[in-house]
Amino acid sequence: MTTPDLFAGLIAKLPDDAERITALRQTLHAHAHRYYVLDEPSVPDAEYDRLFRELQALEARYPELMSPDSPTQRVGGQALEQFAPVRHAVPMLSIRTETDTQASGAENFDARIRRELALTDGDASVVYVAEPKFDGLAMSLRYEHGTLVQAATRGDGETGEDVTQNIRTIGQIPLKLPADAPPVLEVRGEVYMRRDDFETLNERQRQKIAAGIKGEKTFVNPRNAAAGAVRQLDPAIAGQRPLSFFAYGLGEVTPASAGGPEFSSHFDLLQTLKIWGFPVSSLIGRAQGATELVAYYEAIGKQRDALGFDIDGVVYKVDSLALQQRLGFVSREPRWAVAHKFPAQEMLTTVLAIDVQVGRTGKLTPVAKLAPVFVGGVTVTNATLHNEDEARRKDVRVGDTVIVRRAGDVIPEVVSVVLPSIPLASATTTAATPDGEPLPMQPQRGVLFAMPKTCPVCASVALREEGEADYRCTGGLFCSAQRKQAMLHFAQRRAVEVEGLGDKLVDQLVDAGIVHTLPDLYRLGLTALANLDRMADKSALNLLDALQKSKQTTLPRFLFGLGIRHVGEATAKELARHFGKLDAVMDATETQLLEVADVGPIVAKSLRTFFDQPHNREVVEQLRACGVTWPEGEPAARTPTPLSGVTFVLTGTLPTLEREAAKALIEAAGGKVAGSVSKKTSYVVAGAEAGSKLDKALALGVPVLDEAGLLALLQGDPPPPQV
Ligand code: JCF
Repeated sequence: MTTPDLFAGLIAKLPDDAERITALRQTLHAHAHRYYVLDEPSVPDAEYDRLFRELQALEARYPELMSPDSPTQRVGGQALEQFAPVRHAVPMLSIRTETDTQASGAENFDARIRRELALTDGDASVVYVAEPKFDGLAMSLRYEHGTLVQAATRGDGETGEDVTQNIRTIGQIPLKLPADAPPVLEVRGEVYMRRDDFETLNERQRQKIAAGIKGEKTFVNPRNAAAGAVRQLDPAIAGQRPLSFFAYGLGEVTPASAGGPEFSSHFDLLQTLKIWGFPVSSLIGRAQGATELVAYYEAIGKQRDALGFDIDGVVYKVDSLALQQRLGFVSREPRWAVAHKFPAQEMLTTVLAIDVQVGRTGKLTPVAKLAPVFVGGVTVTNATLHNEDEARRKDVRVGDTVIVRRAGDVIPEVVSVVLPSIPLASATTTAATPDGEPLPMQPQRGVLFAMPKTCPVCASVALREEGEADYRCTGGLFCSAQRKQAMLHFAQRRAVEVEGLGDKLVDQLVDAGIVHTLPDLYRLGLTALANLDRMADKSALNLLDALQKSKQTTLPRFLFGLGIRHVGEATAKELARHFGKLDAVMDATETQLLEVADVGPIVAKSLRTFFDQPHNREVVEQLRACGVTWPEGEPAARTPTPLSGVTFVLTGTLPTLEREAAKALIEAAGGKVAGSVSKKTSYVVAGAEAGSKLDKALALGVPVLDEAGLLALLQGDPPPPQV
């Protein structure tokens, strides 16, 4: 049994709610310590929130059991002793969290505001400011006479920690303000780490660990890396951790009566902060009424994974400061603001088994089979462990409780194992047998994962080549798993498209021995098909019809559909354009292949290896003999496309082009889009909130374009001069 399960079981058996309250407090204290003090969270936020809300509900039911040291009585973490305490002149608030991830989450907030303000249906919409909810840590920056004098964490909301030295290392935070800034100004906002900076940092950490440097670790997520950096005792180390900042509010400010600024709306206040030199997110905007709040929630939700940084929801605030004042506070939370969360991207679940899956190219992937869990908006039952080294490094074992992450359309992965230490340590006080013996605390764990030495499907030898992370089944098309994957790849919509040929049907066809190779698909007859289990005549006819339709295809689709290693859709298109005819591709030498845009030595070699195998040529010939056909063309004229050989890196948010659209335009013109900046990068295209990639471009002297510059280049105009 896994630890949290064991703990949950213990709690459920406790005789009464009072003990449940004690147990919850202990667990939450332990988790909070890991989270706030050690910067090493032990459970996903969603799990912490769930326990927290359960405790809140119980305490509401039994007010007599309330205790001032309950985790519910604190806004955030405790101040660390290493840092000097800072008493906030104006408390740093947290905001109420709305966990209803439907539109109703926004509608309820608007309805509550209207009720509090005694507005009726006839009254106008309330104007709000809607912001992304940055996933970092709250910071209060105090300026006196235009100079940054103190930076403090939130701490418990009343007293935080003085982290001024570390915060001064953040380039985005102004150290001096313009002359028109008030004599006292406290700016509040979120310190966070961009995702690309986080990846770079963790890569550096991994190298240090590999080099045997003691005391180094990788970080779980950007927020923890940011929290760790802010509370670094050595500012020199903090300075090497790339942090960013967004401002979203004010603390103490010289009052208007003493010459301070006068704001009437939150939005205007943010504009002024921007003028004074603070980073304010360009994603912040005004919204009228519930409809626009809902639209904002959905729009930001769609962009969530494409942003350069993590957000976990959006924040709505009543825009008018006069109305904010009228609304006031309930138990230290402003009534005029709410945080509307997105579906959690990390959840806890249990590993039921670790399977090994065989991919199209024979790659063996360890996959954790999970107790079903709702994460990132879908129910997840499988999560990849990537490869043997990853599975062993994360030390995932059958029976373990793990954090699963699913972000966007990326395949779910196991982030880490939740080790027994915390919940059990806190459970010991109550978890005892009647005669006082503590219950056994360390349930037996499963065994460390090891990749099988043979393919789990065809029993061929599995090999891991020098310098490769993956084991591969050496069975080739002898391996039914590889054959199945090859068929599914061929039949997918982006390839030759055989509608209705999905994994269930392929399993049936291959397992029944009716189909061995791709061309066998085109030799299927109605009788053989209709004899399959659960196959009605109608479905059999539909499949035959789809197969018939699929015969008319295009060369790029066919080439891609063959499933040659490293030949994706884009490469297939380039090959087709360059050579015009399939035979020309099949017979091209590596040198000739290298002339194709998008084809480097690895791809060229892979193509050559594929077409050098007689059985692959045989498959192609048989497919043609079965009637699979496509229009062939002439080899492309050798005039290079305007951007051929030009490499771009995109960073930040462009004013009109979505990232994918910019990429498509560049590629259509023959250019390439790379993920990171190097000396070989031709241009960096930077938009709003461009991060470390822009810094790197400037450092390396790589020319930087804005969207207009990119569009000009695409038109064939010379690049704009550099400033
Ligand atoms: O982005 C955030 N995490 C965030 C936190 C944004 C805000 O506008 C906030 C906040 C916490 C408190 N506003 C308040 C009043």
